[in-house]
Amino acid sequence: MTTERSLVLVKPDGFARGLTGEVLRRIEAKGYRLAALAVTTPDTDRLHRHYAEHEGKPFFEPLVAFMSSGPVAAVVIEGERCIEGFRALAGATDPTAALPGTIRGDLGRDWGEKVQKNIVHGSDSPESAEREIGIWFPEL
Ligand code: RTP
Ligand code: MG
Repeated sequence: MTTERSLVLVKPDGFARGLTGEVLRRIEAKGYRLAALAVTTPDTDRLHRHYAEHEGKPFFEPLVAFMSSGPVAAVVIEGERCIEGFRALAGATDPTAALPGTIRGDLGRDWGEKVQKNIVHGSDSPESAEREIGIWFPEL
């Protein structure tokens, strides 16, 4: 079995609500290791690179504005199949539809805003994970 790495973000909504510890607790309780951790307010250049796959979609600019609106916690996690495993911990993109038991299902809701504020980001494939880790932690 190959150990994977994934890039997790506690987004500005989750960070401002003081949910970083709760997200890290769930990651560690699941058995994944924390390999890197940083708090930063990302600039739009970094976010354009991070969300390149969404460029041109109607939610792209509001998403970049939201993500640059305050500090985030950027985390590299490690473990067997942790990319899929963290996506399962996070739950569905829409926090209203996300199942209870997941981070978004337990802690998220619709706030009636343009962008879905859904607390966390997690890489969606090994290729995305390595690309995203390079954007947030170029030294790794
Ligand atoms: P993420 O990348 O943040 O882990 O979330 P995801 O894979 O579940 O969702 P994705 O499709 O990659 O979308 C990235 C983020 O954009 C925001 N979004 N808003 N229609 C909308 O209002 C909408 N669609 C997407 C969400 O914050 C989503 O996590
Ligand atoms: Mg995504």
